[in-house]
Amino acid sequence: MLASNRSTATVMEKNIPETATVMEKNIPEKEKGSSKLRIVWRNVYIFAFLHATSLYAIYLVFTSTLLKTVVFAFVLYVISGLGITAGVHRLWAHRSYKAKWPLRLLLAFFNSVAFQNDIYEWSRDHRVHHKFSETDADPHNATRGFFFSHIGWLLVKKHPDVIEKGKTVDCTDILADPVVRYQRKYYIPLIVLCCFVMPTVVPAWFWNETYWNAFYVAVILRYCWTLNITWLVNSAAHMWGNRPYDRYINPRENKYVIVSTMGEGFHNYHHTFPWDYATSELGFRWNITTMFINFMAFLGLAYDRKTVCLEVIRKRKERTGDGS
Ligand code: ST9
Ligand code: ZN
Ligand code: ZN
Repeated sequence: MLASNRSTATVMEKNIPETATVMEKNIPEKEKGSSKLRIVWRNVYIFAFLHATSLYAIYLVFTSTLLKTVVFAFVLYVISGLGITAGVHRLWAHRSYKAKWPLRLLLAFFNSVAFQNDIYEWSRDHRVHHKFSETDADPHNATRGFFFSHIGWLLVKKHPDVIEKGKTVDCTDILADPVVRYQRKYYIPLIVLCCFVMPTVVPAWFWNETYWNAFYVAVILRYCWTLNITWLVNSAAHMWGNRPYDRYINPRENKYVIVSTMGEGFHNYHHTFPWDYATSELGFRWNITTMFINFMAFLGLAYDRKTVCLEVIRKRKERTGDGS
C-alpha cells in the first residue's frame, strides 16, 4: 500500500562541496570536536552495568528462560522500536505525517517502553542532528568516530555548540502537543512502569516465568539490544554503505541497519529527503515502520503522509548520487 499523495516537493538546495566529503575535509581542530571532554561517570557506570548484565541475560536465555518470555522480549523490541521510528522520529521530529490522538497516545506508550529520553528531548536532539550534521553542533557528530557517535555522546557533556546552535532550532510545535507535554511531565513514573515494571510482571503473572528471568531478558537484554540497534543509525549508517542520492554527505544506505531498525537504515535517502514519511524511495519495502504507518492510515488514524515525487528523486540521483 503506497501513499497516494506523492508530492512535488522540490529538492532543498545545498552548499555542496566540490571535492571532498565532510569526513575527508581539512576541518579545523576546534570543529573536529576537540573541546575538552567532560565525562559523566554516572552514565559510564550505568551503561557498563547494562552491557555486562546483558551478557548474563544471554546466558539465561540459553539456560533457563521460557520461550514465551524470549518471544515477549522480541515483541517489546518491535513495539518500543515503533515508538522510536514511527513515533518520535517520523511523526514528532520530522512531522512527515500526521496522527490522530489515539495513535499519538499509543506511540507515546511505545516510546516510554523504549526509554530513549522523552519525546521532546529526543526530537530536539534529532532536529539539531539534521540541521548541523557532522559538525560540533551535531549531538552525535560521526566525524568524531564510531564510538562517539554510537554511545560515547551519551557518556560526556554536550559540546557547547550543540546547546548554543541547538537553541536556533524551533521545537515549539513539538511541545504544542499535549501528549508530548504529559509524557515529559510524567516521564520518570512512565518509564519505571512501561520500560521496567510491566515487562517484568507480565511474564511472571501470565506464564509463570521467574521475576529474575523476566527482568534480565525482557528488560535488561531487550533494552540494551534496542538501544544498540538505534545507535547503529548514528554510527554505522553514517560510515558504511552506498550513497545513491548524495555522495557529498556521510549518511549511507546500510542494509543491516535497514533490517534491524525496521526501515531506518536508508540514511542517505533520509538525510537528502527528511520529510518523506517512508524514509525510503522504496516505499514500504524492507520497511516495517512504513507498513505500520500505512496500516494506521488504513484505520484512519494517520494521514497527510508526505512523500517525494519520483522525478525529483531521479534528478537528484543523477545530479549528486554515487551512481549505485
Ligand atoms: C538514547 C537516545 O539512547 C538515542 C537517540 C538515537 C537517535 C538516533 C537517530 C536515528 C534516526 C532514527 C532511527 C531510529 C531507529 C530505531 C530502531 C529501533 C528498533 N538543543 O542533555 P543535557 C540545553 S537515550 C538545544 O542534560 P548535558 C537544554 O537547555 C538513552 N538545547 O546536556 C538542556 O536542558 P533541558 C537513555 C539543548 O548536561 C540543557 O542544555 N537516556 C540541546 O551536556 C542540558 O541538556 C540516557 O541515558 C539541543 N540539542 O548532558 C540519558 N541539548 O533538557 C543520557 C541540550 O532541561 N543523557 N540543550 O531543556 C544525559 O545524561 C545527558 O543528556 C548528557 C549530556 C550527559 C548526554
Ligand atoms: Zn531523521
Ligand atoms: Zn543521521
